Order: sequence, then C-alpha cells, then structure tokens
Amino acid sequence: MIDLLKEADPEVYSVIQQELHRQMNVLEMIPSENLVSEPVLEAMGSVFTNKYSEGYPHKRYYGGNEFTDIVEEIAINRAKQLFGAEHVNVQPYSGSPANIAVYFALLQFGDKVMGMSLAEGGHLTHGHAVNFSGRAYKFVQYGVSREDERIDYDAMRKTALAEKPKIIVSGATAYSREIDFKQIHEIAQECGAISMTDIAHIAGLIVAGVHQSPFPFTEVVTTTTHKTLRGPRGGMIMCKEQYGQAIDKAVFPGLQGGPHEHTIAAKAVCFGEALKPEFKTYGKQIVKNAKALADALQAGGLRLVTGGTDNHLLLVDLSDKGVSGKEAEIALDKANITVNKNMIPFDKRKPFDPSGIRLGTPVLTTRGMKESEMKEVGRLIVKAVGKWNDEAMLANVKAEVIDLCKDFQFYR
Ligand code: DSN
Repeated sequence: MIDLLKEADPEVYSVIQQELHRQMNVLEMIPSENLVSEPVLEAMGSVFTNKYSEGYPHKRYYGGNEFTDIVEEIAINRAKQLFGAEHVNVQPYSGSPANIAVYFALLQFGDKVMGMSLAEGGHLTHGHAVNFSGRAYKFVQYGVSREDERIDYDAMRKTALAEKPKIIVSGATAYSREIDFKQIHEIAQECGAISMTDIAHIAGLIVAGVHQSPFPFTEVVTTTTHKTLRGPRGGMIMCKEQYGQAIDKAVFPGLQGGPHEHTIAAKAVCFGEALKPEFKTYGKQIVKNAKALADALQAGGLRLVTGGTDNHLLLVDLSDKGVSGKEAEIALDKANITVNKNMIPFDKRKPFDPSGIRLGTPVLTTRGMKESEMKEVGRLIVKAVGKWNDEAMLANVKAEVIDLCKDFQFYR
C-alpha cells in the first residue's frame, strides 16, 4: 500500500508493515476500533494535509481554500443526510475535543452538568475528576442500577430534578445495552437542561438502524468517526441550528487552530460509504456477531455484565474466575486476541487492574466474520481465559487464531 515509503524511509516502512501484519494476524476485539476502507486511507494520505484553512467554508483566514471549502461542504452535507442533523461541524480533531467544545460553547466554567460515571460505563470527558470536564465544570454523575446493571433512569430523573444541571450528557464507552435517548431527552426537558449525547461507540449502529437514534430531538450530538462508523480517526458535532453558531465559535477559534482537511476529506468518504445500503447490512451484522459471541462466552461459563448485549460490545465479569482483567488482557494478547481490561459496575478492584475485560465485534465484522466464526472466537477466548497462566495452552490458542485469520485478510 505504501511502496514509495519503502525506499525513502525503510525504518518507518518496516514498522508500518509489522503493524499491518499484527492487525491481520490477531483477533482485534477492542470495541472502539475498526478497519477503514482503502479509499478512506487514501483520502487521509492526500494533499489536503498540506493546507491551512482556519475558519469555515467561504469564511477562511488564508487564501487558496477553494477546494478545502468543497471537501468540507461535502462532508457536512453527507453527515446531515446520514443522521438527519440540522447543523454539523466536522472540524473536531477527535471525540474528546468535540465534547469539550460543546461545554465551552454552552456553559460557563463552574456550571453544573450531568454525565455517566466512567466507572459504570461513561467516558473521561463526561465529568471524570481527572479530566478537564470534571475540573472546569461541576459534574454530577449517574450510573447503572445494582440489580440489572442497566442505566437507572428513575435515579437519573431524581438527581436531575434535584440538581438542575444545565446539560445532561448521555452516551457510553462500556455499556452493552441500548440507550433510551428519548427518555433522557424528556428528563432533560423536565429539569430545564440541554440534552447532549455522545454516540461515538454506536454511530454506525444508529446509521444501520440497529440502535435508537437520538435525532431529531436531542439538542447536541457528538461522535467520533473511527469506531462503528468506520471512518478516519476524528470527531464531529451535530446540533440543532440554534446552537450552531456558538458551537462553531467554540471549535474555532475557541479551542482549535487549522482543521485537518485531509481527515475531513476522509470523513466525507466514510459518510459516502455509510450512506450506501450495504452499510446497513454491515451494522446489523456487527450486532448479530456480538449476540453470537455473547452466547458462546456464556456457554463457556463466563458472566456478561447485564447478561448480554444489544450493541457491538460485551463486558465480561471475571471476578469469580480467579483472574483479573489485567491478567486476562495479557494472556489474551499472548494468544493473539486483543482486548482491553475494563472496570465493571461496582468494581472492587482498581482501574489499572480491574475485574473485567471489554470485547467488541466491529473489526471482526469488517473482516467478514459471521456468527459461525463468533462461536469459534468465543471458544478460543474461553480457553485462553481459563488457562491464562498456561503458556503452552496460550501458544496453542495463538496458532488457532492465526489459522482463523488467514481466511479473513483485509488489506491486500
Ligand atoms: N478510548 C475510547 C474507547 O476505547 O472507548 C473512548 O474514547
């Protein structure tokens, strides 16, 4: 794919080749990752990386932007069509800056906001104490119920009415169930808050119609473009027209400088791909695969938080298995299965060595795997986790993984 580099810089070329080889020979199961198409890669590596274009289409601070205007407008229009959004800003560098830009646009420092606790499935930028969000604003956190490990909407409503936050942020990074955006929007309306959701993980599932959409009612929606949406690493903000001007101003000049137009070109390509009917089939398969994997893991004796999944991810509770999340992550790495250790709700362990692992099916689905392969993948995970300190057994699983991967090569 990158033949010129081979001669120009063999050192970097070689590392890229090794990473490509790794990606093709492991079961990459981190739910926030995906494999982009070659057209998306090509757009990302395009000459738009050379251009400065501070401002917005037709209102730039530098000359020479006639084509960046066109490419940015293509991205904006396709995103509007894809999600039914009124106003779109495609300039955020990633999901975290997108969320911060929304707070910066719509709040004063110190204002009260509500977001889902990271420990129960939220995100750092939804108000964690070590994050800018939790330092600059007064976050009240909500979470899941102890009984069914699902979002406790009654408790959320009570807290919202008592605390009267200015924004209620929904969205998650480690929550395997459908989020009821409608109910959250109604709670926000009841307490006079703006409803904001971060759909980074599930954007592709929303496009495919396998997850409830927050449109048209949610007032501000942020996303990354590189997860289930299968685009380049980047962010985007969509909102009701009334918030558009403030949000644009917060992104630039408020927080960012020159937009990454090569990434914006790749976002446009990704949105074009996601507008095709086959993307719906793909999104549906991600969920079918997650459900098949859930069945296989449960059949192998692993407990899933909430008892299953509605989306692309699974959270496995290892607390009664005699292995920590960190030990399981390391063991699975040795078996060429890439996952991440993760807190489970009400975890008694610490974030660096929690009780769970988080798994997802987007990458394997992009590679063409279906339910029958998920059964096999589940069997391999159960075997590796069960024998997490048996090096010979892990080597054995690794050989099986490499064999399975041979039939699902992606970049050629
Ligand atoms: N790091 C992402 C994830 O893995 O869910 C969220 O930003």
